[in-house]
Amino acid sequence: MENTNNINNNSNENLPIISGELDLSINRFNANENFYKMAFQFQQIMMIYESAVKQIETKLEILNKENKVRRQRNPIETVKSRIKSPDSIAKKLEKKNLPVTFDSMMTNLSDIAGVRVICPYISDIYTVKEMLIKQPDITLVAENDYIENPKESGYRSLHLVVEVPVYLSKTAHNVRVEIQLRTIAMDFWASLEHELRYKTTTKVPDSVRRELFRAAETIAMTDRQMEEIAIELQQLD
Ligand code: 0O2
Repeated sequence: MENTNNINNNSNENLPIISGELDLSINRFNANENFYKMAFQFQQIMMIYESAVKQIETKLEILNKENKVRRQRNPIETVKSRIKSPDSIAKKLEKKNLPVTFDSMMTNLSDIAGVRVICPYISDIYTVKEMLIKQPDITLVAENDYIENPKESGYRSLHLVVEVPVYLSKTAHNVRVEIQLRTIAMDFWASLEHELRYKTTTKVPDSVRRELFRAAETIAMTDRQMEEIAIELQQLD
């Protein structure tokens, strides 16, 4: 990960990482391996990632409810989650010249489990982050602040990679989940830009890139204005 601040304050040291307890050395291109065994292993791994996503979603839901009761306002507008598709996982590993194996995907990819948190205001993003990472079973592994340091495209969001423990009947695993936090306005831009540009193979002309960048700047300004208005109104109460 570029520009990543690696943070290593692992509070769950006694749990093996997800790959620790599973036999995952089978290569997807090895035709001699039993298809069903591989399918079962993949299902098992994905179940663990899905459980990790569920844990994060529940934590966010509880925090939102508590804040609503306490402050009469939700710091979270929407939560969207996804598990990366097998095809996307394989493509990403191939793009990075990494082996396309179960072991490799679990070691090298931090975004197999992804949660996107959409907040009304920029300050809510950092409030949600603090509330989440101070929980003792959450370990912050990496952080990329693309709000403080927007990407060249104009993309803004706060990216966190956290580890969360998943307890099964016989084993427990620390599972990495990528959490993207952004405002409604940032999400509006990123969703449309993603469709228009991010996943296309054709080269986007520089003039279009510049227009997209300008749109991102306008949106960032609007975000700041809305936050200032909200603060002004709060002070009237
Ligand atoms: P999807 O379908 O959204 O998951 P890597 O994660 O290894 O590719 P890096 O640099 O560590 O590389 O990741 P980065 O850039 O911190 O985060 C990647 C994800 O951020 C992307 O996921 C997008 O969701 C989002 N993102 C990053 N840059 C942009 C951008 O310019 N525009 C938009 N719309 N989204 C961006 P994926 O894997 O591309 O796909």
